[in-house]
Amino acid sequence: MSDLDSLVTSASAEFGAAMTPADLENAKARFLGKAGRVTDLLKSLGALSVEEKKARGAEINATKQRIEAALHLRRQALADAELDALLKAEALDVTLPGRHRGIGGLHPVSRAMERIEAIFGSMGFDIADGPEIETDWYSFTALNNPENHPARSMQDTFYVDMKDAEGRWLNLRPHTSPMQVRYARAHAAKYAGMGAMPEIRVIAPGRTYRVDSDATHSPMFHQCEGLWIGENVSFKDLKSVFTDFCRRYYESDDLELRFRPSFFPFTEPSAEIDIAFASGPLKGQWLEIAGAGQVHPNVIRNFGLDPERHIGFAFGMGPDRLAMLRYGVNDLRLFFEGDLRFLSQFK
Ligand code: 2U9
Repeated sequence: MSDLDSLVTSASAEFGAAMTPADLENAKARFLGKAGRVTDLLKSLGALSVEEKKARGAEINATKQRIEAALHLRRQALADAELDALLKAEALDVTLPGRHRGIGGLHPVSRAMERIEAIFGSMGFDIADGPEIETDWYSFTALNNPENHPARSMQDTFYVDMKDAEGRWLNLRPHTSPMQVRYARAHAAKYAGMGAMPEIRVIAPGRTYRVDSDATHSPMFHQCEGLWIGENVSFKDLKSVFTDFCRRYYESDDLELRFRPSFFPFTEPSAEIDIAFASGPLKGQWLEIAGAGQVHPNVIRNFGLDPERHIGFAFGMGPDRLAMLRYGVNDLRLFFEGDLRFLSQFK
């Protein structure tokens, strides 16, 4: 093979080894550039006679054209490969079925809230609503919380940079009790001076806010509290109402409740309520699900009622926790991160 043939062979090999247009340009420069090997050959013509120069020059030009043809082929091959890759990446198979929008579903906590409202609704409980940004009086004072109670601290309660009529900072309600105070005060005012007042039977479901965040606490969570006030509503009514609620909510009569003595400023006596399933994965484990008690006389007074005449019970539970138990969810934060991989399980 002549030196010119081997030059074409090595040029073709280096062009073939170039995997990008930039590599190919570098390889081209090594052969056809100012300092390229073909250019060096043309420079060597100067030392030849006129006859030799004519023949050798024609051979070198033919070689240069063969190298340029190889360069053009490789350029085209790289361009084709790039287009193929682009077409493959952007391939649209129009025969595929359309991306359907899919069907949504209720959030598991919304389902829990609706179940709770339906069950207590069937027992004659009304459903209260009210502001999530509350005054100090409705969130704490009306509920017999002393001025220095730790629940009022900024370690526990979120405050808003606005003051109420008494010059106290507004807060994000730490429980749904304020809605019950508002409901009871409006009810008592409506029937004031009319002799017998219809019983107050209300639940207050909604969002609540506390300074807390871990696997079982979230800064925004949900509560549902209940209140039954009349002239003869006692702790035994609480036990029967709440036992009936739990058995219907968990769709099991094989479920026991226990009431453990406790303390809350707004109820006396107070109790924590635990449930235990007689079968299933949680069999025999006592699970705390609510708190309750007879409403404190001071709170009855803050309704505008006489505690010597009106008495009753209140309870509070966390629908988030009920939903965690019902669906076997072990991290509360999963409910509020908006991850459709988690939420779509509840469609
Ligand atoms: C009024 C008077 C009394 C509501 C009550 C509890 C006990 C209680 C917790 C359960 C889980 C809050 O969400 S939770 O962390 N609640 O333990 N709540 S008695 O008592 C009231 C409410 C309103 C006017």
